[in-house]
Amino acid sequence: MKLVEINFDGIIGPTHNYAGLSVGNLAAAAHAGEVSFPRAAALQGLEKMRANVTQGLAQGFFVPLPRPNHDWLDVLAADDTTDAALLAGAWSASSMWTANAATVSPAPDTADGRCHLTVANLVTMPHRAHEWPDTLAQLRLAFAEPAHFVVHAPVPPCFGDEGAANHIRLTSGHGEPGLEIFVYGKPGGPFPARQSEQASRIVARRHGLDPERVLFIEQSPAAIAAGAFHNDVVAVGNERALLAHEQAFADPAAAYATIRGKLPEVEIVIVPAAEISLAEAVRSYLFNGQLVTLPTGEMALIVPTEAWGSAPVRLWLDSMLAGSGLIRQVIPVDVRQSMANGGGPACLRLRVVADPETVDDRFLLDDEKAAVIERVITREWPETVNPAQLRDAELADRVRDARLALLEALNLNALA
Ligand code: SUG
Repeated sequence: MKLVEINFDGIIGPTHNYAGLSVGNLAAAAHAGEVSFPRAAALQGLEKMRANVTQGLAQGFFVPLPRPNHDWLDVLAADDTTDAALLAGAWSASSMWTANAATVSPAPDTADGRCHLTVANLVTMPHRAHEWPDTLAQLRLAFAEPAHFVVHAPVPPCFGDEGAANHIRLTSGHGEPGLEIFVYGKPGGPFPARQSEQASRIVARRHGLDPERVLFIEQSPAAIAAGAFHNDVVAVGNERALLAHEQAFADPAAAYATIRGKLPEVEIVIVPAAEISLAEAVRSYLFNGQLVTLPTGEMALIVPTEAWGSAPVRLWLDSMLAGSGLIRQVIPVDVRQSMANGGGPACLRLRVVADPETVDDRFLLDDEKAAVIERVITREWPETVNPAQLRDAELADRVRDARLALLEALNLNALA
């Protein structure tokens, strides 16, 4: 069995919009009320996936969830008097950020030798709290083979869980046992701490992780206050590389010492605040790059064009590349539509280390499927959505049909 890292990107849905629903997500707040471009957004996401396939990386995808979510509107007893933000939440395309779909512990890390996934409850933000039932259905379809996968229901809603965005797996090689690092936040700052420590501990126990190879690390309150609503906005890991902002963790010295003690071969690259401030890290999303190992064995960091275009970030990247560290390439990608809602390249993907043969083939991307997806997006996705339209019955019909056309084209009617 050949275990590889498969990146499952969320196809950006036809209701992609800027309703400004995420408190503490500075990009989303800054673009609140603007007109969005769902078709362009989805094509940008697709190009990112295609580029990864061209690099020789294993690439999967998840389809958008049904939006507007009528079940959710029913639960809310929504009517004409209902708060506009609650209504808009039923339309959110936020499931595109699949780093928040689940936490994944690959087979080499777990007691029963299967890959465990726990769907994230996303309870902190109302517009995301209704994602999990449909995400769970999709995960159970994609990872249906019980000999290889266990897909768990969410942790109880009293503990906020935002999935892989607050989880870093370090290892000498994807198919080897890993050190799983769960990063949680403590409440009390100006913005919500979305990942609770207890949620992380529940996930680790459920997944049957070896306590010797698990760490629970507190995210720095300063990072959350600066807009790092998920830890993947200030740190990213891949195999034995960890790239983190100096102010990512509450007690960085202790965190790095413990990580080094457990994984001596780790290479930790710390970006000093004097070179890239927390504010610039959050603005540019440097750390939300996708850090990947190319088939050549070299590591590449796939960064948003916003990071590439930032003077201090570029200076730092150039000096990193001139050195002899593990990251040998930087690849800029244009995911501006997603970025304007606070979702960078790493937010758009869920990493699953598995043998692709054990995954439902319908969720794996190749050139042919990419062409099919592109055709449906181009034909069916609205060109623009104005947040004021998020009550419009005609738009509701149109986006429902757009999604159904995609499911039909991908033979995924089971998710209709
Ligand atoms: O949960 N934005 C998402 C962005 C998620 C990014 N994911 C990771 N960092 N892994 C969020 O804040 C904005 C939607 C709106 O405001 O309409 C939004 O939900």
